[in-house]
Amino acid sequence: TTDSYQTGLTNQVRGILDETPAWDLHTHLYPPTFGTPLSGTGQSAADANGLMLWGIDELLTYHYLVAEVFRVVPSRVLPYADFWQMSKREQADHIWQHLFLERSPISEACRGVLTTLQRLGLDPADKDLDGYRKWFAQQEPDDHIDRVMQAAGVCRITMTNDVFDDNERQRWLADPTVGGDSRFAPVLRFDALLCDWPAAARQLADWGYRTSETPSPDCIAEVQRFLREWIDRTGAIYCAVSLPPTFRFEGPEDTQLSSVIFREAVLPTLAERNLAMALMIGVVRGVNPRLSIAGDGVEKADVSSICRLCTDFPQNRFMVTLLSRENQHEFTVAARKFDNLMPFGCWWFLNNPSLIEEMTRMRMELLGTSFAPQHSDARVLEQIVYKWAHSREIIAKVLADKYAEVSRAGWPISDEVIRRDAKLLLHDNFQEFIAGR
Ligand code: REL
Ligand code: ZN
Repeated sequence: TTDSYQTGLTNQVRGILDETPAWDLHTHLYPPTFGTPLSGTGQSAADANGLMLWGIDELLTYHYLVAEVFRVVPSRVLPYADFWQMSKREQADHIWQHLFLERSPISEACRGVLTTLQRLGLDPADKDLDGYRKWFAQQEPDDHIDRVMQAAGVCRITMTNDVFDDNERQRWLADPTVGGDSRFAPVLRFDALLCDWPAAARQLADWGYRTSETPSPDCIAEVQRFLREWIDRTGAIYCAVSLPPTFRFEGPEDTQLSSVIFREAVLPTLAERNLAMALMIGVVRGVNPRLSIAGDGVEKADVSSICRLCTDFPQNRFMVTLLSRENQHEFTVAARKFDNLMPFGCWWFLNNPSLIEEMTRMRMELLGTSFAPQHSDARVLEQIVYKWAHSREIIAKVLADKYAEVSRAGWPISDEVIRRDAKLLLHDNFQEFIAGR
Protein backbone atom coordinates (compact mmCIF):
# COMPACT_ATOMS: atom_id res chain seq x y z
CA THR A 1 0.00 0.00 0.00
CA THR A 2 1.03 3.63 -0.40
CA ASP A 3 1.12 4.03 3.38
CA SER A 4 3.56 1.22 4.05
CA TYR A 5 5.60 2.29 1.02
CA GLN A 6 5.87 5.77 2.56
CA THR A 7 6.84 4.40 5.99
CA GLY A 8 9.45 2.12 4.43
CA LEU A 9 10.87 5.02 2.46
CA THR A 10 11.02 7.30 5.51
CA ASN A 11 12.90 4.62 7.46
CA GLN A 12 15.28 4.05 4.56
CA VAL A 13 16.02 7.78 4.27
CA ARG A 14 16.38 8.17 8.04
CA GLY A 15 18.81 5.24 8.16
CA ILE A 16 20.99 6.77 5.46
CA LEU A 17 20.88 10.29 6.93
CA ASP A 18 21.90 8.83 10.31
CA GLU A 19 24.94 7.25 8.71
CA THR A 20 25.94 10.34 6.75
CA PRO A 21 28.46 12.49 8.64
CA ALA A 22 27.46 16.13 8.98
CA TRP A 23 29.77 19.11 8.88
CA ASP A 24 28.36 21.41 11.55
CA LEU A 25 28.92 24.72 9.79
CA HIS A 26 28.13 27.13 12.64
CA THR A 27 28.64 26.53 16.35
CA HIS A 28 30.10 28.32 19.35
CA LEU A 29 32.16 25.29 20.41
CA TYR A 30 35.89 25.05 21.09
CA PRO A 31 38.50 22.34 21.62
CA PRO A 32 40.21 21.94 25.02
CA THR A 33 43.15 24.11 23.89
CA PHE A 34 40.90 27.14 24.53
CA GLY A 35 40.53 26.08 28.15
CA THR A 36 37.59 24.49 29.89
CA PRO A 37 35.82 25.44 33.14
CA LEU A 38 35.10 21.73 33.84
CA SER A 39 38.25 19.64 33.76
CA GLY A 40 36.78 16.11 34.12
CA THR A 41 39.17 13.39 35.25
CA GLY A 42 41.82 14.68 32.96
CA GLN A 43 45.27 16.04 32.98
CA SER A 44 44.01 19.51 32.02
CA ALA A 45 43.34 21.84 34.94
CA ALA A 46 40.04 23.73 35.09
CA ASP A 47 40.14 27.25 33.66
CA ALA A 48 37.24 29.34 34.97
CA ASN A 49 37.15 31.47 31.81
CA GLY A 50 37.84 28.57 29.47
CA LEU A 51 35.81 28.58 26.28
CA MET A 52 35.13 24.88 25.88
CA LEU A 53 31.73 24.45 27.55
CA TRP A 54 30.52 20.93 28.24
CA GLY A 55 28.73 18.84 30.86
CA ILE A 56 25.31 18.75 32.49
CA ASP A 57 25.55 22.09 34.33
CA GLU A 58 26.35 23.90 31.08
CA LEU A 59 23.57 22.03 29.28
CA LEU A 60 21.05 23.10 31.91
CA THR A 61 22.18 26.72 31.99
CA TYR A 62 22.00 27.13 28.18
CA HIS A 63 20.64 30.63 27.63
CA TYR A 64 17.54 29.21 25.90
CA LEU A 65 16.67 27.56 29.25
CA VAL A 66 17.53 30.66 31.27
CA ALA A 67 14.89 32.58 29.28
CA GLU A 68 12.41 29.76 29.85
CA VAL A 69 12.95 29.49 33.61
CA PHE A 70 12.17 33.21 34.09
CA ARG A 71 8.73 32.54 32.61
CA VAL A 72 8.13 30.05 35.39
CA VAL A 73 9.95 31.74 38.28
CA PRO A 74 9.61 35.41 37.31
CA SER A 75 12.03 38.12 38.38
CA ARG A 76 9.35 39.35 40.83
CA VAL A 77 10.15 36.17 42.76
CA LEU A 78 13.81 35.67 41.91
CA PRO A 79 15.38 38.98 40.81
CA TYR A 80 17.65 38.78 37.75
CA ALA A 81 20.65 39.91 39.77
CA ASP A 82 20.12 37.11 42.29
CA PHE A 83 20.00 34.52 39.52
CA TRP A 84 23.21 35.84 37.95
CA GLN A 85 24.93 35.80 41.32
CA MET A 86 24.24 32.10 41.80
CA SER A 87 26.99 29.64 40.93
CA LYS A 88 26.64 27.66 37.71
CA ARG A 89 25.70 24.62 39.74
CA GLU A 90 22.99 26.50 41.65
CA GLN A 91 21.58 27.91 38.42
CA ALA A 92 21.49 24.38 36.99
CA ASP A 93 19.71 23.10 40.13
CA HIS A 94 17.15 25.90 39.82
CA ILE A 95 16.46 25.18 36.15
CA TRP A 96 16.31 21.42 36.70
CA GLN A 97 13.87 21.87 39.58
CA HIS A 98 11.49 24.24 37.81
CA LEU A 99 11.63 23.24 34.15
CA PHE A 100 12.21 19.50 34.48
CA LEU A 101 10.84 18.29 37.81
CA GLU A 102 7.96 20.65 38.49
CA ARG A 103 6.81 20.92 34.85
CA SER A 104 7.05 18.69 31.81
CA PRO A 105 10.19 19.38 29.77
CA ILE A 106 8.41 19.66 26.43
CA SER A 107 9.95 22.83 24.99
CA GLU A 108 12.55 22.15 22.30
CA ALA A 109 15.42 23.30 24.53
CA CYS A 110 14.24 21.08 27.42
CA ARG A 111 13.59 18.10 25.18
CA GLY A 112 17.09 18.60 23.81
CA VAL A 113 18.61 17.87 27.22
CA LEU A 114 16.65 14.62 27.40
CA THR A 115 17.66 13.45 23.91
CA THR A 116 21.27 14.31 24.70
CA LEU A 117 21.33 12.34 27.96
CA GLN A 118 19.61 9.39 26.33
CA ARG A 119 21.94 9.24 23.33
CA LEU A 120 24.98 9.45 25.59
CA GLY A 121 23.73 6.33 27.35
CA LEU A 122 22.29 8.02 30.45
CA ASP A 123 18.70 7.47 31.52
CA PRO A 124 16.56 10.65 31.65
CA ALA A 125 14.03 8.72 33.75
CA ASP A 126 16.58 8.56 36.58
CA LYS A 127 16.04 12.29 37.09
CA ASP A 128 19.26 12.11 39.07
CA LEU A 129 21.19 15.30 38.52
CA ASP A 130 24.07 14.29 40.79
CA GLY A 131 24.35 10.96 38.99
CA TYR A 132 24.67 12.77 35.66
CA ARG A 133 27.22 15.12 37.18
CA LYS A 134 29.30 12.17 38.31
CA TRP A 135 29.23 10.63 34.85
CA PHE A 136 30.37 13.84 33.18
CA ALA A 137 33.11 14.40 35.77
CA GLN A 138 34.53 11.01 34.77
CA GLN A 139 35.02 12.03 31.14
CA GLU A 140 38.30 13.32 29.80
CA PRO A 141 37.40 16.38 27.67
CA ASP A 142 39.52 15.42 24.69
CA ASP A 143 38.15 11.85 24.36
CA HIS A 144 34.69 13.06 25.25
CA ILE A 145 34.69 15.25 22.13
CA ASP A 146 35.24 12.16 19.95
CA ARG A 147 32.46 10.28 21.67
CA VAL A 148 30.04 13.20 21.40
CA MET A 149 30.84 13.78 17.72
CA GLN A 150 30.28 10.08 17.11
CA ALA A 151 26.93 10.14 18.92
CA ALA A 152 25.92 13.26 16.96
CA GLY A 153 27.07 11.98 13.56
CA VAL A 154 29.19 15.11 13.17
CA CYS A 155 32.57 14.83 11.44
CA ARG A 156 33.65 18.47 11.74
CA ILE A 157 32.70 21.33 14.04
CA THR A 158 32.97 24.91 12.85
CA MET A 159 33.86 27.45 15.53
CA THR A 160 32.97 31.13 15.89
CA ASN A 161 36.22 32.95 16.61
CA ASP A 162 35.28 36.44 17.70
CA VAL A 163 38.27 38.73 17.30
CA PHE A 164 36.56 41.38 19.46
CA ASP A 165 36.22 38.98 22.39
CA ASP A 166 39.18 39.72 24.62
CA ASN A 167 39.23 36.36 26.34
CA GLU A 168 39.43 34.54 23.03
CA ARG A 169 41.71 37.04 21.33
CA GLN A 170 44.33 36.72 24.09
CA ARG A 171 44.37 32.96 23.63
CA TRP A 172 45.15 33.28 19.91
CA LEU A 173 47.90 35.80 20.65
CA ALA A 174 49.41 33.74 23.45
CA ASP A 175 49.50 30.47 21.53
CA PRO A 176 49.58 30.39 17.72
CA THR A 177 48.70 26.66 17.78
CA VAL A 178 45.56 27.13 19.89
CA GLY A 179 43.35 26.48 16.83
CA GLY A 180 45.27 23.40 15.74
CA ASP A 181 42.68 20.74 16.62
CA SER A 182 41.61 19.38 13.22
CA ARG A 183 38.16 18.40 14.52
CA PHE A 184 37.41 22.13 14.76
CA ALA A 185 37.44 24.58 11.85
CA PRO A 186 38.03 28.29 12.62
CA VAL A 187 35.79 31.15 11.45
CA LEU A 188 36.73 34.78 11.85
CA ARG A 189 33.85 36.71 13.37
CA PHE A 190 33.82 40.51 13.57
CA ASP A 191 30.33 41.92 14.30
CA ALA A 192 31.67 45.20 15.68
CA LEU A 193 33.22 46.20 12.34
CA LEU A 194 29.80 46.38 10.72
CA CYS A 195 27.50 46.94 13.70
CA ASP A 196 29.40 49.67 15.52
CA TRP A 197 32.16 51.10 13.37
CA PRO A 198 33.11 54.00 15.70
CA ALA A 199 33.75 51.57 18.56
CA ALA A 200 35.57 49.15 16.26
CA ALA A 201 37.73 51.98 14.91
CA ARG A 202 38.77 52.96 18.44
CA GLN A 203 39.48 49.33 19.33
CA LEU A 204 41.60 48.80 16.21
CA ALA A 205 43.49 52.03 16.92
CA ASP A 206 44.21 50.67 20.41
CA TRP A 207 45.63 47.54 18.85
CA GLY A 208 47.97 49.63 16.72
CA TYR A 209 46.09 50.03 13.44
CA ARG A 210 45.87 53.56 12.03
CA THR A 211 42.08 53.70 11.95
CA SER A 212 39.85 56.73 12.36
CA GLU A 213 36.15 57.30 12.73
CA THR A 214 35.85 58.59 9.15
CA PRO A 215 37.03 55.75 6.95
CA SER A 216 39.65 57.44 4.77
CA PRO A 217 41.49 55.36 2.15
CA ASP A 218 44.38 54.88 4.63
CA CYS A 219 41.98 53.74 7.29
CA ILE A 220 40.38 51.25 4.88
CA ALA A 221 43.82 49.87 4.08
CA GLU A 222 44.43 49.38 7.80
CA VAL A 223 41.16 47.50 8.25
CA GLN A 224 42.24 45.26 5.38
CA ARG A 225 45.58 44.69 7.07
CA PHE A 226 43.79 43.80 10.31
CA LEU A 227 41.54 41.32 8.49
CA ARG A 228 44.41 39.69 6.60
CA GLU A 229 46.42 39.27 9.81
CA TRP A 230 43.53 37.63 11.64
CA ILE A 231 42.50 35.47 8.69
CA ASP A 232 46.07 34.19 8.67
CA ARG A 233 46.37 33.84 12.43
CA THR A 234 43.14 31.84 12.76
CA GLY A 235 43.21 30.03 9.42
CA ALA A 236 39.55 30.97 9.00
CA ILE A 237 37.53 28.92 6.50
CA TYR A 238 35.03 31.75 6.11
CA CYS A 239 34.27 35.06 7.85
CA ALA A 240 31.05 35.91 9.66
CA VAL A 241 28.93 38.64 11.18
CA SER A 242 25.51 38.76 12.75
CA LEU A 243 23.53 41.87 11.94
CA PRO A 244 20.42 43.65 13.22
CA PRO A 245 17.16 43.62 11.23
CA THR A 246 17.84 47.27 10.37
CA PHE A 247 20.90 46.33 8.32
CA ARG A 248 20.73 47.84 4.84
CA PHE A 249 23.11 47.80 1.91
CA GLU A 250 22.19 50.21 -0.85
CA GLY A 251 24.95 49.92 -3.38
CA PRO A 252 28.03 51.88 -4.45
CA GLU A 253 26.72 55.29 -3.32
CA ASP A 254 25.59 54.14 0.14
CA THR A 255 27.39 56.32 2.71
CA GLN A 256 26.35 54.46 5.89
CA LEU A 257 29.50 53.51 7.78
CA SER A 258 28.64 49.81 7.80
CA SER A 259 28.19 49.89 4.03
CA VAL A 260 31.47 51.70 3.44
CA ILE A 261 33.45 49.27 5.62
CA PHE A 262 31.69 46.29 4.10
CA ARG A 263 32.09 47.47 0.50
CA GLU A 264 35.62 48.84 0.68
CA ALA A 265 37.42 46.87 3.38
CA VAL A 266 35.69 43.55 4.11
CA LEU A 267 34.45 42.26 0.77
CA PRO A 268 37.57 43.05 -1.30
CA THR A 269 39.76 41.33 1.32
CA LEU A 270 37.55 38.25 1.33
CA ALA A 271 37.48 38.14 -2.47
CA GLU A 272 41.27 38.37 -2.51
CA ARG A 273 41.47 35.44 -0.06
CA ASN A 274 38.67 33.50 -1.82
CA LEU A 275 36.70 33.35 1.44
CA ALA A 276 32.92 33.27 1.75
CA MET A 277 31.13 35.77 4.00
CA ALA A 278 28.42 34.51 6.36
CA LEU A 279 25.63 36.94 7.21
CA MET A 280 23.26 36.11 10.03
CA ILE A 281 20.61 38.80 9.99
CA GLY A 282 17.64 39.67 12.17
CA VAL A 283 18.81 39.65 15.78
CA VAL A 284 17.76 42.52 18.05
CA ARG A 285 20.39 42.44 20.78
CA GLY A 286 19.34 43.12 24.35
CA VAL A 287 15.54 43.35 24.03
CA ASN A 288 15.71 42.52 27.72
CA PRO A 289 19.29 43.23 28.75
CA ARG A 290 18.66 41.96 32.28
CA LEU A 291 18.52 38.47 30.78
CA SER A 292 22.02 39.05 29.41
CA ILE A 293 22.73 36.72 26.46
CA ALA A 294 19.24 35.21 26.86
CA GLY A 295 17.68 38.61 26.24
CA ASP A 296 18.06 38.92 22.45
CA GLY A 297 15.03 39.08 20.15
CA VAL A 298 14.08 38.96 16.49
CA GLU A 299 12.65 41.22 13.80
CA LYS A 300 12.28 41.04 10.05
CA ALA A 301 15.33 41.82 7.93
CA ASP A 302 15.66 43.37 4.48
CA VAL A 303 16.09 40.77 1.73
CA SER A 304 16.67 43.33 -1.01
CA SER A 305 19.94 44.36 0.66
CA ILE A 306 21.12 40.75 0.31
CA CYS A 307 20.18 40.78 -3.39
CA ARG A 308 22.07 44.03 -3.78
CA LEU A 309 25.22 42.54 -2.22
CA CYS A 310 25.01 39.45 -4.42
CA THR A 311 24.60 41.65 -7.51
CA ASP A 312 27.30 44.19 -6.69
CA PHE A 313 29.88 41.61 -5.54
CA PRO A 314 29.92 38.74 -8.03
CA GLN A 315 33.48 37.95 -6.86
CA ASN A 316 32.21 37.27 -3.33
CA ARG A 317 30.16 34.39 -1.98
CA PHE A 318 27.53 34.87 0.73
CA MET A 319 26.24 32.27 3.17
CA VAL A 320 23.08 33.71 4.67
CA THR A 321 20.64 32.77 7.40
CA LEU A 322 17.77 34.98 8.58
CA LEU A 323 16.26 34.85 12.04
CA SER A 324 12.71 35.83 11.20
CA ARG A 325 10.22 33.28 9.90
CA GLU A 326 8.51 36.05 7.92
CA ASN A 327 11.64 36.51 5.79
CA GLN A 328 12.01 32.91 4.71
CA HIS A 329 9.94 32.76 1.52
CA GLU A 330 11.28 35.97 0.03
CA PHE A 331 14.80 34.91 0.96
CA THR A 332 14.49 31.43 -0.56
CA VAL A 333 13.29 33.00 -3.81
CA ALA A 334 16.34 35.32 -3.70
CA ALA A 335 18.56 32.24 -3.52
CA ARG A 336 17.09 31.11 -6.87
CA LYS A 337 18.46 34.31 -8.43
CA PHE A 338 22.04 34.27 -7.18
CA ASP A 339 24.56 31.46 -7.51
CA ASN A 340 26.82 33.26 -5.02
CA LEU A 341 24.18 32.94 -2.28
CA MET A 342 23.94 29.88 -0.03
CA PRO A 343 21.03 29.69 2.43
CA PHE A 344 22.05 27.84 5.56
CA GLY A 345 20.45 26.48 8.71
CA CYS A 346 17.38 27.27 10.74
CA TRP A 347 18.83 29.83 13.09
CA TRP A 348 18.15 30.02 16.85
CA PHE A 349 14.43 30.82 17.36
CA LEU A 350 13.74 28.97 14.09
CA ASN A 351 15.49 25.84 15.32
CA ASN A 352 12.23 24.19 16.41
CA PRO A 353 10.68 21.13 14.77
CA SER A 354 7.63 22.82 13.25
CA LEU A 355 9.67 25.65 11.74
CA ILE A 356 12.54 23.44 10.61
CA GLU A 357 10.04 21.28 8.78
CA GLU A 358 8.29 24.22 7.13
CA MET A 359 11.56 25.85 6.06
CA THR A 360 13.21 22.66 4.85
CA ARG A 361 10.16 21.71 2.82
CA MET A 362 9.97 25.12 1.20
CA ARG A 363 13.70 25.20 0.49
CA MET A 364 13.57 21.76 -1.14
CA GLU A 365 10.60 22.74 -3.26
CA LEU A 366 12.31 25.92 -4.46
CA LEU A 367 15.98 24.91 -4.45
CA GLY A 368 16.05 21.11 -4.74
CA THR A 369 19.09 19.88 -2.85
CA SER A 370 21.21 23.02 -3.37
CA PHE A 371 21.29 24.47 0.16
CA ALA A 372 22.72 23.69 3.61
CA PRO A 373 19.68 22.74 5.70
CA GLN A 374 21.13 22.90 9.20
CA HIS A 375 23.79 23.98 11.64
CA SER A 376 23.62 23.41 15.39
CA ASP A 377 24.62 26.78 16.83
CA ALA A 378 25.64 24.69 19.84
CA ARG A 379 27.27 26.55 22.71
CA VAL A 380 27.73 23.45 24.85
CA LEU A 381 29.50 20.48 23.26
CA GLU A 382 26.88 17.80 23.90
CA GLN A 383 24.13 19.93 22.33
CA ILE A 384 25.27 18.75 18.89
CA VAL A 385 23.80 15.36 19.82
CA TYR A 386 20.22 16.58 20.12
CA LYS A 387 20.37 19.32 17.55
CA TRP A 388 21.47 16.87 14.85
CA ALA A 389 19.21 14.03 16.01
CA HIS A 390 16.14 16.25 15.92
CA SER A 391 17.07 17.85 12.60
CA ARG A 392 17.99 14.62 10.85
CA GLU A 393 14.58 13.22 11.72
CA ILE A 394 12.83 16.18 10.10
CA ILE A 395 15.09 16.34 7.05
CA ALA A 396 14.44 12.60 6.54
CA LYS A 397 10.69 13.11 6.71
CA VAL A 398 10.69 15.94 4.18
CA LEU A 399 13.12 14.20 1.86
CA ALA A 400 11.08 10.98 1.97
CA ASP A 401 7.94 12.93 1.03
CA LYS A 402 9.76 14.42 -1.96
CA TYR A 403 11.10 11.01 -3.03
CA ALA A 404 7.59 9.54 -2.79
CA GLU A 405 6.33 12.29 -5.08
CA VAL A 406 8.98 11.79 -7.76
CA SER A 407 8.70 8.02 -7.57
CA ARG A 408 4.95 8.34 -8.19
CA ALA A 409 5.97 10.20 -11.34
CA GLY A 410 8.05 7.20 -12.37
CA TRP A 411 11.51 8.36 -11.16
CA PRO A 412 13.44 5.56 -9.41
CA ILE A 413 14.92 6.16 -5.95
CA SER A 414 17.68 3.90 -4.66
CA ASP A 415 19.99 3.77 -1.64
CA GLU A 416 22.70 5.19 -3.83
CA VAL A 417 20.61 8.20 -4.83
CA ILE A 418 19.60 8.85 -1.22
CA ARG A 419 23.22 8.59 -0.10
CA ARG A 420 24.34 11.10 -2.72
CA ASP A 421 21.65 13.62 -1.71
CA ALA A 422 22.29 13.15 2.03
CA LYS A 423 25.97 13.87 1.51
CA LEU A 424 25.18 17.05 -0.42
CA LEU A 425 22.78 18.30 2.23
CA LEU A 426 24.84 17.48 5.32
CA HIS A 427 28.32 18.10 4.03
CA ASP A 428 29.22 18.77 0.43
CA ASN A 429 27.06 21.77 -0.44
CA PHE A 430 28.77 23.72 2.31
CA GLN A 431 32.22 22.33 1.58
CA GLU A 432 32.00 23.16 -2.10
CA PHE A 433 30.55 26.59 -1.49
CA ILE A 434 33.33 27.71 0.84
CA ALA A 435 35.91 26.21 -1.52
CA GLY A 436 34.47 28.37 -4.30
CA ARG A 437 33.81 25.45 -6.58
O1 REL B 1 25.98 33.55 16.35
C1 REL B 1 25.13 34.27 16.88
O2 REL B 1 25.15 35.50 16.82
C2 REL B 1 24.00 33.63 17.63
O3 REL B 1 23.75 32.37 17.09
C3 REL B 1 24.30 33.60 19.11
O4 REL B 1 24.68 34.85 19.50
C4 REL B 1 23.15 33.06 19.94
O5 REL B 1 23.24 33.53 21.24
C5 REL B 1 23.14 31.56 19.88
O6 REL B 1 23.37 30.95 21.08
C6 REL B 1 21.92 31.10 19.23
O7 REL B 1 21.66 29.91 19.08
ZN1 ZN C 1 25.56 31.50 16.58
